[in-house]
Amino acid sequence: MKETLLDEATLLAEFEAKIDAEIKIEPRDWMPDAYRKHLIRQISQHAHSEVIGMQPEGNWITRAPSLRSKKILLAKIQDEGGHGLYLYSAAETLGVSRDQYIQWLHEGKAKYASVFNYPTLNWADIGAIGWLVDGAAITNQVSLQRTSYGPYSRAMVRICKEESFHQRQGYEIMWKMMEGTKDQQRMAQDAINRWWWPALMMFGPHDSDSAHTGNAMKWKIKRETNDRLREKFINKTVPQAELIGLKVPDANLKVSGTDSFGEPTYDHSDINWEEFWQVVNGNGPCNEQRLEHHVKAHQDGKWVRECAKAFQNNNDSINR
Ligand code: BYC
Repeated sequence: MKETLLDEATLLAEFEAKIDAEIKIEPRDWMPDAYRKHLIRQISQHAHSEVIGMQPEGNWITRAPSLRSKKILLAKIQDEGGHGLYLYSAAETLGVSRDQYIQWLHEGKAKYASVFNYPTLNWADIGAIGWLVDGAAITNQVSLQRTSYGPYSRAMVRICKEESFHQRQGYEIMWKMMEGTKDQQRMAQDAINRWWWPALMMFGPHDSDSAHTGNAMKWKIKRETNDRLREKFINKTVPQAELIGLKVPDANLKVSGTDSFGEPTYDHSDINWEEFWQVVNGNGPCNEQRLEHHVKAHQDGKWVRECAKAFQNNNDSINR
């Protein structure tokens, strides 16, 4: 009722006052159209990333080197599916159905993190994904816990708890390989060589080239910019690599100073942006394969969704 009585300028002022006061925006609250659209895009793309991200790791479930590592990998991949569900649910509160989100993904209208368009060639890649890809994701998601939209923020709190276990799982794999044979050490180094740059790309374009960062920061959807988060990740991860004897594949990497905690900060090379945009725009090594697999899995699961709906309709009519 309130919405129809107040004019747009008053509603906007109320919305902005809430943002300034760090009060979360909830699904039934009035919000500017552009804020809603921004969230629809970002949260759904985040959800797609979680679900598509299950594919590169799923490739290694049947070839995990021990029962322990198989169980851990299975649990991790299942967690990623759960993260997708929290995020689709958060995105649905914005008034768009999950079917619509999936359709946009299948039509190529929605994106997902570029990093999942690279192949997992051997077991060390599973270590590199957990350590670097989940490590990059947590850096971003810890910050997103303070995002201004309530359902997105609450999903992030839960997701971060699980992601920190994922990051340790990956680091443990790398650490064990570095304590192993020369061949295992070579595999671990080869994996960081291939995953370092795609992990840095996860943070998106430089702030100066990022179309959405301005509004995202103004509305507190993002709490830190792409470049700031990328620097945090580099500062945190380089010492972890050095501790276990891995070399970060960047000839220009060197300590530039220290942060406010006395920890080192680094100068480094720039990302190959040509490669980044090629992968984002559908031309990476596995883009086609990832999407085809998702479309097929969605079609194969049609009967399950129909049964679930029929069961629910049946229950509803019994309870009526
Ligand atoms: N990949 O203006 P910008 C996980 C697009 S999964 C692809 O900076 P924004 C895991 C961007 O969408 C968790 N596209 O955009 C799962 C935009 O295109 P549109 C992954 C990218 O939104 C399984 C355009 O470039 N985390 O943890 O302000 C196993 C301009 O960019 C990328 C998330 O999804 C990219 N890397 O900032 C293991 C985090 N970068 O939409 C692990 C949530 C940019 O105009 N998302 N683009 O067509 C975000 O925080 C932000 O959306 C981004 C981009 C930082 C990614």
